[in-house]
Amino acid sequence: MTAKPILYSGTKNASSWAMRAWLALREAGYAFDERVVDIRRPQRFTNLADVGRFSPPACVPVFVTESAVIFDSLAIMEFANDFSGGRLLPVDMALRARARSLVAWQHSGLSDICARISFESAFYHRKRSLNAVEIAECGRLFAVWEHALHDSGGPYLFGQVSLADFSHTPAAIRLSRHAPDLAAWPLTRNWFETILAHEAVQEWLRDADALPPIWYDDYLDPTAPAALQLQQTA
Ligand SMILES: N[C@@H](CCC(=O)N[C@@H](CS)C(=O)NCC(=O)O)C(=O)O
Repeated sequence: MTAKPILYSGTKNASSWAMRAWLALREAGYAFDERVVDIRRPQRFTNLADVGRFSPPACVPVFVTESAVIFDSLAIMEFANDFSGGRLLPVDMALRARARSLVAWQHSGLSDICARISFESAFYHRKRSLNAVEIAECGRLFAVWEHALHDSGGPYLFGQVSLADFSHTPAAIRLSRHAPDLAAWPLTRNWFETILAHEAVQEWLRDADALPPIWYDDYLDPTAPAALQLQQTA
């Protein structure tokens, strides 16, 4: 009997990188076992050192199949796309390049909004308000998503669900859960609803929401203007 591939994933309310790989594998229909590596401090250092015994970057996600150790979320997502017969990227070459641009942009940093509004903070029971800088940065991202959705006709960024959606799902979670004003971005609002209702995303969120929150003191950074006003979230 051949061993089932293993995805070494991360703590569900902390590991946005693992989430992207996990979503792509699930969408591709690739059967795998999951090992959640606890990446909370202080145990993260020992746990990631253990991952380093078989994966050079010593971080998660890592996908271990019988024939390959695939590290880095982007490589795992591309592998999932290959496994699906290319179903996770648009068929049209130019659209595929556009989708890959969004994936690459996310992978190379996307925006400082991700450092300001951590993935962990999406799971806090009480959220602070977005400040002016963050609202402006949200607008920059929303404009990109709105444009893709306008061109594709939705409901996903490139029509059918693709790696572009999955790579931006953690951003959709952190931002939508901080209740930005979406009045000027109706397609983005619809996309948030669609991607957050995706079965695999729901499954991940159910687990993440059930975990004790990972609190960072700088979330309520007093030097960030307008950051102090707490708002109750649903
Ligand atoms: N470029 C990597 C980034 C992965 C990454 O940073 N993973 C975090 C957990 S979400 C991690 O394991 N970090 C290890 C560390 O901070 O030492 C990827 O896309 O897989």
